[in-house]
Amino acid sequence: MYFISLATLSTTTTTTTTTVFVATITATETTTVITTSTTPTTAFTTDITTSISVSTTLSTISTPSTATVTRTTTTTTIISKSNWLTNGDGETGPCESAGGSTPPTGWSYNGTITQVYYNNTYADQLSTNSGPNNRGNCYFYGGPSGSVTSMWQYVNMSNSINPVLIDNQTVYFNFSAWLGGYGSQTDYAQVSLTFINQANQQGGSTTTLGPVTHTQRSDITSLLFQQATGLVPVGGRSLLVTVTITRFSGTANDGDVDNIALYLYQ
Ligand SMILES: [Ca+2]
Ligand SMILES: [Ca+2]
Repeated sequence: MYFISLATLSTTTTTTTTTVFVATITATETTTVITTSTTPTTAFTTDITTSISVSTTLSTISTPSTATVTRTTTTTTIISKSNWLTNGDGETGPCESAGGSTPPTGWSYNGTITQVYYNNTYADQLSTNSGPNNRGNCYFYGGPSGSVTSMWQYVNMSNSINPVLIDNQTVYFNFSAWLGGYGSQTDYAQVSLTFINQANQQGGSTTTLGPVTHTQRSDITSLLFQQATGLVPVGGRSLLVTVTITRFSGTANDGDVDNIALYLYQ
């Protein structure tokens, strides 16, 4: 399954409003004619006084004029179409070929969880058992001991995906794995996906694949495909994938996993 996402988005519109002030200049000219006859014998004397007063009024017009400037910014993000997980298929690094415990490459881990070869008779799966066609040479196995063993890895999304695309709820995930176990034993494996926000807190709910029970496997040693899809939650900036394998039968921990994959797409 392939997901190709070429995202073009993120349009920003900026509106700038300018208020225009208008200066009103009022000029008033006043002419006063004064007529006097203080001396009857003298001819009329006419005094003319002219005054000009100028007043300036600064006022805001009732409806301000507006100027709108629109800027458009286009951001292009290419979301990787590859599996976002490191060594989800157990094909990177050494694999256990005997009865020991070889830790998974590229994962943090706890306990005896083991990256092991198919057809290793100390472990569970044969390359002829039901499972993925592209299973490669190795898979993950709970290990020779330990009631609960686990491995996990964190993936940062914000370095590769514009957070705006996530927060606009345009980014989806497709999460899958092949899970199973050994014969009629009830040991099983689960794989979970949790998104984490900028405050380093869980965002949204955890998605869990499995367990695949011995009943679902019809008590046959095999791996079954499990898948979930959903929306990357608002605020998601990184994610955590955890594999947990639990023993209920015998001494070996016989839950098995291969081809753990996480794809992100629009
Ligand atoms: Ca594999
Ligand atoms: Ca067991």
